[in-house]
This record gives sequence, C-alpha cells and structure tokens, in this order.
Amino acid sequence: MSSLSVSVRARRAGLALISLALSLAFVAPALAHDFKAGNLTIDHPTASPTRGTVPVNAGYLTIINAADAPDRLLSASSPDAARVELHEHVRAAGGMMQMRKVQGGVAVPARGQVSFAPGGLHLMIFNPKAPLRDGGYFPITLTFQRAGTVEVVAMVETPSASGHRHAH
Ligand SMILES: [Cu+2]
Repeated sequence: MSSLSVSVRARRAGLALISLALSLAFVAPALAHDFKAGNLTIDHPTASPTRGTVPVNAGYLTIINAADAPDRLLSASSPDAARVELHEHVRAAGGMMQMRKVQGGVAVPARGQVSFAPGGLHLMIFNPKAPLRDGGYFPITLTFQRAGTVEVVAMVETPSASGHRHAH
C-alpha cells in the first residue's frame, strides 16, 4: 500500500491541493501520487526541472480510465506558466526524432491508459513564472472531453535516465 495516495474530485480541487501540499510537507519526496477526475486517475504527474535559462519544461503523467467509454485529453494549462501544449515525438525522414503539437487531443481508451513519458507524449510547459526546482511542485490543469477539468500538482523531478532528453 502506497503511503501517499490522494484522491481528488475535480470540484474539490482547491481544497485538495492544500491538503496535498500539507501531506507532502511531511513525507519523503518522489512518492507516487495520484488524482481522480470522474473515472480517470491521473497518476504521478511530474515536471522536469528548469535547465539553465531554457524557458520550457516537460511534463509527464499516466492517465488511467476505469470507464467503459473512451475519453480524450483536450488541453492543458497552468496558472504558473504562459501556456502548456500537448506534444508527441515522431520519427522524421532520416530517422531524427522531432516533436510536434498533438492535433485534436490525446485519446484515453476505455478500460485502458495512456502514458506521457520521455521520448513520447509529453506536456510542453512554456515560460513558467519561476524556474522549476527539483523537489518542488507545479500546478497543471487538465481538460478532458468527458471527465471535465481537473487540477493536479506535478512533482518537479528529473526524468528517469531511460528517457532521452529533447531539445527545442
Ligand atoms: Cu515538446
């Protein structure tokens, strides 16, 4: 049993953010954490720390759908950044990996899941108000076609070594 599992209903997101912040203050970092939006679970959202003066950061998470109907992540935003886009990596001619904005949102299959992870789908965070520091937190708002809007708190941590870095 995870020592920290936070269930968040979208309409109580504000309160839940406060209690999450309080619980996190008393536990070691890098624990799993998750958020609920209807039948969706948003598992362990993270954001990459700011490198130098680069004004973009990547966000990662897994969305698990317990419903018999598919859903779709339409958009993301943050009160602490100019804008957040849904991105994917694609292999271009010549084998180079490039990233591009996802058109039309990201499908979350019925009774399935979709992962945003290094080298694949990711959130692209543009111009955060303040640099993101390892061990910190960053708020992200996700809007789904069916489940509606949910606020999550990403932990700022360096992506695992298995993923390759991407440059802009
Ligand atoms: Cu990107």
